[in-house]
Amino acid sequence: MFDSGVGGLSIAKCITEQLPHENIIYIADSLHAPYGEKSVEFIIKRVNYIAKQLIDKGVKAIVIACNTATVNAIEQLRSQVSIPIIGVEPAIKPAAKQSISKKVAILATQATSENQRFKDLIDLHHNGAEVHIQPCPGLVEFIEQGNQNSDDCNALLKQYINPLIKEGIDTLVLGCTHYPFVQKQISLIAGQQVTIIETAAPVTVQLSKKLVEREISACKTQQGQYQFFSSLETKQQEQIFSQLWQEPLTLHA
Ligand code: DGN
Repeated sequence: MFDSGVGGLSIAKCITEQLPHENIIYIADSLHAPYGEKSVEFIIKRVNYIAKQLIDKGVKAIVIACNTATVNAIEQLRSQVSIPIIGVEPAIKPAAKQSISKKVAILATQATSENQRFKDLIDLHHNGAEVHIQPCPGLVEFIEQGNQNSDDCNALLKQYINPLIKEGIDTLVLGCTHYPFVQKQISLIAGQQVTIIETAAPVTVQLSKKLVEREISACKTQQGQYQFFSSLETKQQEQIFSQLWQEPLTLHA
């Protein structure tokens, strides 16, 4: 699996809990994060490069643990490879379904917010709800640098979330895999009346389904092994990984 950076660890954690027998190779493209403000061509180039690295390591399926990379590059990747490719998309369908005020919001990166596939997804699943798309430039950077608990990060979150609360939203979708790492702060700002929806659980279910369908699930007697790689292999990067993973880990280049 891979992400532009550390965000996909929120998905990886859920996979280790639900599918503990599977081995995971995680690649963070932190040297090029954030993808949110990059061109579609650039994102496609990086996705193909990283997918090739994973395939060369012998993976049996790839999870694109990044909304931005999924909406911009999953189709073209699927057309090139035969192993299952599982993407992450903002959970607009369950959000629209459960919203009582019929007002929901999606926090996402700039690149996801502007993407046509993402807009089509909203058109398809809004279920009559008013959908507010809130791009959040700058937020991924705080998390990538391990500064998600800072006052500045909190101030940025308030700037993005307070207007949505004034609009009367009761459901908030985390449309970027980095954002679960600031979920506590988001909950405090949004208040208890707002339900927060993220995508780790549905992605894990989807992955499990694909592995079963293709009869490539890991043997239930083995304990999964995890390897972490980053295009930015520094001590600080390793510390941020360990902090978010909630246990010390070794980062490879
Ligand atoms: N974590 C990624 C996502 O889900 O969109 C990308 C964040 C980024 O690189 N801007």
